[in-house]
Amino acid sequence: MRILILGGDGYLGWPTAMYLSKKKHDVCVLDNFSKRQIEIENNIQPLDSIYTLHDRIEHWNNINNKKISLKVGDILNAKFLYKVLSEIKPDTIIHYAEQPSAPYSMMSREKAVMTQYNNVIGNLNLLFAMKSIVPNCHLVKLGTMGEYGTPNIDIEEGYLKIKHNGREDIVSFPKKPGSFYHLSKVHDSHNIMFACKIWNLKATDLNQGVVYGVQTEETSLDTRLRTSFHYDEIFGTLLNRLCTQVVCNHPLTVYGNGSQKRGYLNITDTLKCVELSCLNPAKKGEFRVFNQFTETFSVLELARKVEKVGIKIGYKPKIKMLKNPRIEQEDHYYNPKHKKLTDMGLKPTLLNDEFIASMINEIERSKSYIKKNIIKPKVKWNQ
Ligand code: USQ
Repeated sequence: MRILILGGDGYLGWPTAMYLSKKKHDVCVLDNFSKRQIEIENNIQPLDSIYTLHDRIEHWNNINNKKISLKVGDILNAKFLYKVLSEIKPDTIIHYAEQPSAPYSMMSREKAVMTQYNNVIGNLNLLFAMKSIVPNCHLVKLGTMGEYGTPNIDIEEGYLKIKHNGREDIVSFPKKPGSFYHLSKVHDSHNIMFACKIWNLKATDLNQGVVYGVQTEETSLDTRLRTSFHYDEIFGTLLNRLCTQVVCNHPLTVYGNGSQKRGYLNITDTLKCVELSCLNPAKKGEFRVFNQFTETFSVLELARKVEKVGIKIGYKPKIKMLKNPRIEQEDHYYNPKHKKLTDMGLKPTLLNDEFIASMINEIERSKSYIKKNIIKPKVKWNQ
């Protein structure tokens, strides 16, 4: 299969590229390096300094028969995007090329506008380019569980059957997103759904939960192949942050009372879910939605697990409840369905103490690079 990965330099994009290349697909990655730019502007770095995408690809290609190719450019540049699709003629496009941070989108008007412009217009350019050049290509788009928010009803996978005033219909599941970033993904979903309807495109929206993990099989082959693991307040996701906090003796940062629940998944399961979606494409005109996570936890549950494991391996972690910098429900009902990917064959990698210990050990190797001053949350939702 010819696969084009948009956002191939990122935490998930790069491991996906190697994983699918190893499975003998023809992989081309595209990136504009905007995340590296945001890192520089905000004085944050991933835990390990990450080799350039050019170097990572060169190293991967030296040790593998199947070569990954690279296109450098921005999908906001429609001319560039059309040219890439004409050259590559992909069977599948995996779209990760979006600004991925909720806190970043809440920093200021400029950052909210950047996030929505970058994400929504980039995605819209892609839909128009697919319609013109590769109308049979399958779009696998990374959405987020945060599109749904935390409604007081069960969350279905994408759609809801409703009865209203004696009539019935199936509608897109109501959205209650919690940041301008999550809203950008809602807008994307609506645009893709509409494009599938009017142009007969085929698409899968992967409403992914919070991802954790330092390594995949391929990133651990060589330091030159590592992916960008973040623990700062902008790009670091919860479990990745908590494990890093243990290692540098920083209090475990629980926002509010810690009862807020989310769906979580191991980074290796992200790769498997994306692969399953590629191998079993949506039909022409179909806009398919999968809830991509394997288990739910509250923030406090995760912090307690990390605290317990940290103590077991000789650290002295302490949970600290911070005034919640976000505006989000803390005590809420949460029951999202997540059956479609397991029905397709996903065998979930569930979180256990051994895995948390392995993350802590992995982070320990880079302990001297941890910058404690980028951990504390400074971005407030109501600033
Ligand atoms: N939280 C803490 N302490 C921290 C960091 C976070 O209590 O130090 C809390 C947050 O308030 C939130 C939960 O942990 O309730 C998850 O926060 P997060 O920063 O790990 O995740 P989030 O901002 O929702 O965003 C991340 C990714 C995003 C993806 C999303 C999936 O950055 O790209 O879309 O997870 S989901 O959360 O399901 O929408």
